Amino acid sequence: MQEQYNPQEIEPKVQAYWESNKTFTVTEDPSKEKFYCLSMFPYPSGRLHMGHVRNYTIGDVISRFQRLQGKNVMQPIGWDAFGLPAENAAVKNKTAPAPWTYENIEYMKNQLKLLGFGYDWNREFATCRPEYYRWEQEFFTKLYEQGLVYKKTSSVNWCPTDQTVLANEQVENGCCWRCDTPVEQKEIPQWFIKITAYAQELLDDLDNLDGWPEMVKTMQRNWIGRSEGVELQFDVPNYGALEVYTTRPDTLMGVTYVGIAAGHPLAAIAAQNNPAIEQFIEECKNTKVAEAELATMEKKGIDTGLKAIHPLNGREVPVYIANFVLMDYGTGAVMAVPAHDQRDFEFATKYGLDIQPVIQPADGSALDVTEAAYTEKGILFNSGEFDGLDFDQALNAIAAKLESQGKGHKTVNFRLRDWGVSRQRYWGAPIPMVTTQDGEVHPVPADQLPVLLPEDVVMDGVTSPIKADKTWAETTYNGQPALRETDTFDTFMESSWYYARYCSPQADQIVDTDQANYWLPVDQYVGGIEHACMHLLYSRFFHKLLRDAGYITSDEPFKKLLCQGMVLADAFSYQNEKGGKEWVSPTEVKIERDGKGRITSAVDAKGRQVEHSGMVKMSKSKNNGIDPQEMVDKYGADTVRLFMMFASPADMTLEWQESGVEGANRFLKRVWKLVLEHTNQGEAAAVEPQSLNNEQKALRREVHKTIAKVTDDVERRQTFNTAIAAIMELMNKLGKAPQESSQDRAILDEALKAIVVMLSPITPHICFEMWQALGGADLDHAPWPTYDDKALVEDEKLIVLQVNGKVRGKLTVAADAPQEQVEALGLQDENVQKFTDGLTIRKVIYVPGKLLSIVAN
Ligand code: ANZ
Repeated sequence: MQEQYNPQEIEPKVQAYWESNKTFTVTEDPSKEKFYCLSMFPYPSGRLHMGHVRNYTIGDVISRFQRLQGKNVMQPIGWDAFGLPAENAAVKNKTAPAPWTYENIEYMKNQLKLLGFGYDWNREFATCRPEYYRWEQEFFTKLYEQGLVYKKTSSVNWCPTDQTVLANEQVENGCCWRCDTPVEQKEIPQWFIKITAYAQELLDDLDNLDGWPEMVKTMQRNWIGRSEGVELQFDVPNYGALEVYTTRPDTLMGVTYVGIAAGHPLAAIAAQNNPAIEQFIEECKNTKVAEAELATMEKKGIDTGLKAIHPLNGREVPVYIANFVLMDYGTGAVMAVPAHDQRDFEFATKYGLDIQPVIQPADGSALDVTEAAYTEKGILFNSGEFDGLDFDQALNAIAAKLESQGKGHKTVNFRLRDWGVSRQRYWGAPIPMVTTQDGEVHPVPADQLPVLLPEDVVMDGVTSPIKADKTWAETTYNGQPALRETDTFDTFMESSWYYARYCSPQADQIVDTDQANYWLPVDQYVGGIEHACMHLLYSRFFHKLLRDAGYITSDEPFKKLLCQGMVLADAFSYQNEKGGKEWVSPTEVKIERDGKGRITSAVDAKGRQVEHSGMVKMSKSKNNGIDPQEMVDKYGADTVRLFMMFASPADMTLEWQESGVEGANRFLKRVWKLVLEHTNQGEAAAVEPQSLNNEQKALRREVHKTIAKVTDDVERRQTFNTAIAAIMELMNKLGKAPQESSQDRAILDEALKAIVVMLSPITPHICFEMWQALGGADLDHAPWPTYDDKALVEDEKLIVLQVNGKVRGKLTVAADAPQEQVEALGLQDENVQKFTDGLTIRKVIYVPGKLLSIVAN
């Protein structure tokens, strides 16, 4: 060992060792328990950011820990390489998306290696390579043949700037999530995959995912949005049956109008001779709302002049086109009950429509629908034969009545829509479909796959090169001229099955069944909470598709899920001449703090006073990103990894503080120094438990207690920060322990070996070096330390003595001393006697092994 801890020298050396020993290369080994640990793969944006580093450090720590448990651990990595940013960067830098992407991959790959992540690089792939996406294309054609894929003209969110369709979730406050342009509506033919066919199973199987955070499961349940209700018909004279869907059939007698979506066929009929209606429909088209906004948006509508006949009481109610009714949910029409639905209430108030209450509070309190709807479930009134029924009774009675008259039936609805996978962008996998001249659509035959995306293109920033080049689409199908689909897949397609491809990255089918069944499901998945819905739901869907196609046997892809918290940093700004905020990097700000750690002054490099906005998510917009590369260069990868794991629990936000990084670095230097001093003394003897004195026994107990705690913290609780804290505490004790006898050294030797193994998942390079110095071999596969139950047994206990609630002394007794003996010894204690002198002992309470409390007066 060198005198000084020098990460710049150790880290490359250890990384080279791993590479030449193929430490992290694995194959299937049925004799060993497998562990598949996966962190969400990165988009090759250019450089790693701290969010990546945190994600990958957590995954690497878990992988290394599991390897030390003797498991056959696979930890792969690759690149989620298709997507919009590459196109935008290509336009900006006058290059093409492919070379930009490949360059970024090279750079980031090197960064990952410098951080010491133990990946099986043999399994690496980039999703933009035809070796990858051809299997996705082939699978898509199979799904098409099974009827799970269809083409439909539908209204989509259209961003006029990016020239692309946006998913609902990519629309934020009516604007594009990337460029903030107001989103328009456009009707175009799109490809869809029938995820709704799996809605019920996707919902039910959430119950089996014990290893997932509750929050993520709740988000998915809401996203799937199963509701039970009734579909029923209102007759519209001269039109026919108008179907509505309701989850509140109990309110049926309170219907005062019917609302239809602007896209409903009945709306088009009403518009035929009515320009006002036609104009209103047109208006609605361009202001599509996300579902979340339905409640808060301004309610607007127009009377169609048509009447609908109530199915039970025969009354006529008006039919309105209403902007809050969605075309693609339920039947696109609602029975409006303003007394009991807030949207209907606001609409009725605005247009002077009747409000007819039919539900009373179940607790007998007064009903008031003058200001707002009463939306709770309650007891029916004003409802004829159904008066007095509660919600469940009314649901059954009304559904039965409607059913007997052929006017309705119970049904289940899902909020989840089929997955629209068409994108009008270039940098994605071409959708493998062709259209022949007769207008027929066909999947590209397997022997003609992949449909290659040309990489050598010129981007104009608006039109996809494969759309601009008309010849690209020209092909033949069964000898007839045909045109290729020029849309590409949503990039969520690639990320939905990459975890499965890692099991057999070279297979000449989508996955090799045996290999996939050995490794799957993923035992631990680590990634950001932002993927709680789409990515994690699509992957679960894809897994079931792969299962039903006979490739794999498991039902779910990810057994355990850990969502890491965000990385935050201080944000500082000043006002520029125009009154706008300019953000200054925290690395350029000098701060002073008061005794409580509050910032009292912050000055930037130019001497300007800057304002502190607290700790916020690291982002370009706040200029508060810290480049991991700089930190690794300055402190070494181990320090950065240690800080990341120590500063907060993995699932909570992490506050980046360079003082904390320095602290982590100092700790590593302390461990280094202790190992150095210890090993310089030569070899240590083995611990002889019988010959230890009390102090030695107590110290050894701390060592074994720490092993027990760290093991539990890392494995079961996944609280890596508390595990590190326990090791730090033990280090302090070891630093103060005497080093005189050979058994003193033996205990230290045992402790240091345990510490080095336990720290090695977190700080693998320094531990590699220290392990060698301690005489160990192959740290990456060393056994995890086990604790000795016997060492945990305490022979003696320290009992606190209290008189009338005040601590008056301490007493050492045998750990198994009976209560009477402790009481007797306690009462004889000199100090206790002093404070009870002349008083009567009223009560003695003994908390075994801890406290003797004496009440006297
Ligand atoms: C009458 C009623 C009375 C309703 C009442 C609610 C409360 P969930 O629970 O999300 O499934 N609805 C039905 N189709 C709709 C559409 N296409 N666009 C907008 N709203 C629609 O929502 C079901 C409820 O949302 C349905 O129950 C319907 O309003 C409305 F006191 O029917 B309800």
